[in-house]
Amino acid sequence: MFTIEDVHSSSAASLADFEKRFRSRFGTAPRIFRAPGRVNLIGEHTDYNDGFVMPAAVQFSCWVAASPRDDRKLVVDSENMQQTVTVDMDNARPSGQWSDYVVGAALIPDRNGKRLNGANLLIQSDVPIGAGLSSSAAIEVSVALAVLSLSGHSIDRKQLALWCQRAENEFAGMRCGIMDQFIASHGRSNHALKLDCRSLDYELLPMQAGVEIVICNTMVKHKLAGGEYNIRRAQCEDGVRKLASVLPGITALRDVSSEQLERYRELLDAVTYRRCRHVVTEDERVQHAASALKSGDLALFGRLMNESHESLRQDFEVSCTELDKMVELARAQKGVLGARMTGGGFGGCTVNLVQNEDVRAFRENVAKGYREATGTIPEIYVCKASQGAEEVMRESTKEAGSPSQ
Ligand code: GAF
Repeated sequence: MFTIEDVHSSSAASLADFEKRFRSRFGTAPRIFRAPGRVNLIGEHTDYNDGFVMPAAVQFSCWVAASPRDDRKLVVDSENMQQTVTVDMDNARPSGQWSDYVVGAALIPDRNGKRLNGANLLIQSDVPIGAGLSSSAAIEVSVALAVLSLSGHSIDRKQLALWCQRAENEFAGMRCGIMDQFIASHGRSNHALKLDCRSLDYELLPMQAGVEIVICNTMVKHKLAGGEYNIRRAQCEDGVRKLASVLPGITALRDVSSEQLERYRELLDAVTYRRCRHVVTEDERVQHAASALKSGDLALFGRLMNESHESLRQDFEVSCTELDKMVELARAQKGVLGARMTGGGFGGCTVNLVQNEDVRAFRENVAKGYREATGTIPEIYVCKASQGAEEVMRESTKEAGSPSQ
């Protein structure tokens, strides 16, 4: 497995090793692709409400070495799972296994006008699984980019993200929004991306110098598919249905202001009201956070991150004891501008904005405090906003990018 330091050093030698493993497995030269995981700076559970999000791609990636086949089979060898799965694209359907992410990412474009050749795929991911850093979108986007490229199709990155979202919805049963697949496809080094999840218009916002994005992994694995996540989504949709009786024309919580929500709150039961309040206020926070980042007001950006966490904890109820403890420990450290849970919740990671000079002490103190409080040693990653999906090595040119074991 990669460590974050390996990924920073972007060693061509490790990429060559990955290529070698592919050759010895499949007896031919591959092309190699990657797509990153992500951290969401602010804008949580707003994407499926047609709202606003502000993620950044992280240095962890899923790597796919691929060569074409002359049949319609996908032969998928996962180094993480240490398993090989073979599927015939003409008869494939969801199986409830890890391979659904791979198969879905190929089949959705295939069934929507981008006929694919079969492919041999060797996959290795260093995105921590179940940590809320979107390991699934990294697999989907890297695989879809690989198989579409092998079959000679041009890549429309918005379409790529939409197909991968559908793959997750239809093959993994997780009714996720567009955020994760979009940032995996569109991330830019040293930039956060503010996305309008309705229009898919986006803006790349330069990260300011002087601060680091620090991710703290509680090591509590979350399981989103089919569970609380889908329940939250249904509660938001229920809120929209009820509010539409007095606000005709609204189709998502994106269309509701906090003032309207307060005015009509008696239409909603207490839980639905709180779910809606989180989404409506979170959308407003993303807008303010984007202005704060543009004007260099990182103190304000950090305060909005803190407010986001409180709203997710109290109103949306997707935090957990470990995430709250990690946030509490972070906020007690010098140089911390903001701290919040990131991703779907129920475990996974927090994201923190920390002044450069205080990062070392932050890591030590938070790791120690968390271990004392929970008995678990956390992982802490200092991250740079990174590049989205790309081809890192072509058989003909041998361009170097990164990985390996
Ligand atoms: C998960 C989902 F996949 C995203 O679409 C998003 O809803 C996120 O949870 C919460 O903001 O990562």
